Amino acid sequence: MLTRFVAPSLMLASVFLSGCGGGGDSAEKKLKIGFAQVGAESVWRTANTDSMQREAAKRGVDFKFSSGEGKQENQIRAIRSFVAQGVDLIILSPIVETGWDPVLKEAKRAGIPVLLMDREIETSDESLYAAFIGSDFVEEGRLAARWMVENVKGDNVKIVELEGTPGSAPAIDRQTGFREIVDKHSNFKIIESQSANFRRSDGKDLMESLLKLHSEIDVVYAHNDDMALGAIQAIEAAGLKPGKDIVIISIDAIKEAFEAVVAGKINCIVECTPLFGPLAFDMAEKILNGEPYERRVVMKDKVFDQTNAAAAIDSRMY
Ligand code: GZL
Repeated sequence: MLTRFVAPSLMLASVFLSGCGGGGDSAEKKLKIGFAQVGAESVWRTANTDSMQREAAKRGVDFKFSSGEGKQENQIRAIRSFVAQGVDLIILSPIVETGWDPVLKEAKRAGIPVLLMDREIETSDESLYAAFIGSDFVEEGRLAARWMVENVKGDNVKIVELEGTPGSAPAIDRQTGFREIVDKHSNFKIIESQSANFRRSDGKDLMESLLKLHSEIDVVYAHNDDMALGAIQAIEAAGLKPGKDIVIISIDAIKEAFEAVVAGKINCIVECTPLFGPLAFDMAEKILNGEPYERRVVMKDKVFDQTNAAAAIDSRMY
């Protein structure tokens, strides 16, 4: 769906994201963009931040970066600060889905468009943001489960689920998509589902406790690679072989997870690209220049396992 959103204050001055430096036309104004990032909880997040910062530098954008350090109140404070600074546009990766309407209303009143990147929000007013760019987390959960039901045999397969941040779009949706498929196969049973906050250390700690609680675990489904890699540490410490004694399925497809697949320690990874930089700034330019743009841009995710990971690993960019 093409949408036109022009912040009134920018109707007159055209803004350009490329070639702002040096002998540019005096009408070209250095673009000021605020980015409220979730934090630095995972390798994926770091790669996402890096992609955004590199692209901002390449385009000569006055880029105001704020890490939420895993707290919504920090992101809300950052958005208020961007409004006070009079930025041209705000990019937000919302840590959780709810609680955004009041601060986004303040940005709207200031005529500052908001671009949601990576994660979506629940809102009663869709006009509070101009566009969304990210992956389909429900489909990622389905892809993980489809791989499992096709490749894991047994009449009573016991699954433990390591969930991401409670209330976050990826944790909610990856669980929804996974269960949609599992519920159609009575020989697969989710025996535990707890959060490890997308963090490697939390994934290790949670897996340690689950191994003590359950004498039989056949599959670990982790909402991201960092938690899967932490769980692998716990599984090996318990004298078991990850990828063989316990099947490991996770999402993100960071390089380290590819290496674990090639080493036979992870069985399946579902890609979720963090490399939004170029696309996000292209969308920002269209939004600010009143050009037509897609209001919802969803990335295509691929599945990797021990049949195709080795051939792909050298081309991976994060
Ligand atoms: C997904 C992103 C998730 C990643 C995690 O787009 O929001 O947050 O899967 C990251 O690695 O912490």
